[in-house]
Amino acid sequence: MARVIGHIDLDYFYAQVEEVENPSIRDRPVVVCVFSGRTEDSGVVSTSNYNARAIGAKSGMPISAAKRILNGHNPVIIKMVHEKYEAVSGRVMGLVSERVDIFEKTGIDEAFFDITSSTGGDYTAAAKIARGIKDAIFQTEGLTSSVGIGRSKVVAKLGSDSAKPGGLMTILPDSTESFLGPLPVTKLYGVGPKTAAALEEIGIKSVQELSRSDVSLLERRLGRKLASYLVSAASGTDIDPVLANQPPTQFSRIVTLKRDTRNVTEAMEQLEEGIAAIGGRLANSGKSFRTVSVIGIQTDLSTKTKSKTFDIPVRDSALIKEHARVLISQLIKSTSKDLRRVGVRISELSDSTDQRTLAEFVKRKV
Ligand code: DGT
Ligand code: CA
Ligand code: CA
Repeated sequence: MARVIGHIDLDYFYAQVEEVENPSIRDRPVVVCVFSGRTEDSGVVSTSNYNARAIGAKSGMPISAAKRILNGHNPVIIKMVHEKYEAVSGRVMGLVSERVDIFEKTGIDEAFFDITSSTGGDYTAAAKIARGIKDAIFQTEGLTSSVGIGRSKVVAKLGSDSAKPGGLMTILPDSTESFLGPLPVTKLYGVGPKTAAALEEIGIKSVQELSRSDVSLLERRLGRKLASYLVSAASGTDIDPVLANQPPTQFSRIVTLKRDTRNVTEAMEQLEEGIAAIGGRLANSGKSFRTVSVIGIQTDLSTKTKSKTFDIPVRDSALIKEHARVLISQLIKSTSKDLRRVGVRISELSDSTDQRTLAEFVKRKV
């Protein structure tokens, strides 16, 4: 039986989240930016909506260049707020994972899934599941996504790519070769500019040319491992399985301080967003934690850590901030150097269904 593998990728993710939050900007070019803070416009475009892309403002472009291109088009320039997209991502991934057999998140807005067992290899049933996933995401979060279904990860990913934006592409096992054949090799996962150049040297540009190429020649040029992967990818017979994600064993955040400091309040202010994000991930996960740590990277780049471990697993996120403050103060007292970066981590996560907060625990002990 052919495997049934899916790949889902949200459309212009950060910018779409901003549109959902503020629908009045939908018809304008929207650019989400990472401001580096050095000068007013220094930084890069993280992503843009399709209106902005049509005019030429794209991921990775300097903010100043994007502003120049969009000048006169009434653009919306937005500062990236990573925590916001993480929170949406977590909920979307939940909607997908509960509808599939095996779920593997591979990025903030994308995941592979395996539905071979629940569909019994039936691609019509698979398309129905994919449609259900897309509808659930749209109804719950207002976000459009693109999905590809095929017999391997490579095929599924190329499918979601071709379906973009907003579509669903099902590549039947029998149509795999005709789907893949005309694509340029650069579309294949794992084919970067270097590999593409090496392939072009031996006259291979399309996936079809790759799938029909002389394997021993490929091996001599690219090594045995890459050659065998490429040949299998090109024929849609790569066997890479969808691997369920391992649950995280810790949640952490680290920030570079605006200036080197030994001031606890200053460090805590800049950690605030990160601590809130850790609290959000903790709440989403339903887990408890036992240890809070702070990490300080000093001006000479040496690292110092301070930790607090509770007697029992706790789930009250207010404890993270409270203890981080105490630990940072201890950390600063233990060194004469300034801090350049600070981080917070909670670890020893457990699935404890214990609803008690530490306060309740303490109360009971008294
Ligand atoms: P798409 O999938 O083509 O409709 O558009 P996106 O924006 O969803 O692109 P994708 O899936 O490659 O990336 C997902 C998110 O990751 C995107 O919304 C913002 C972020 N991202 C992508 N490329 C860059 C980049 O070059 N720099 C930064 N800072 N963030 C990026
Ligand atoms: Ca995307
Ligand atoms: Ca993506």
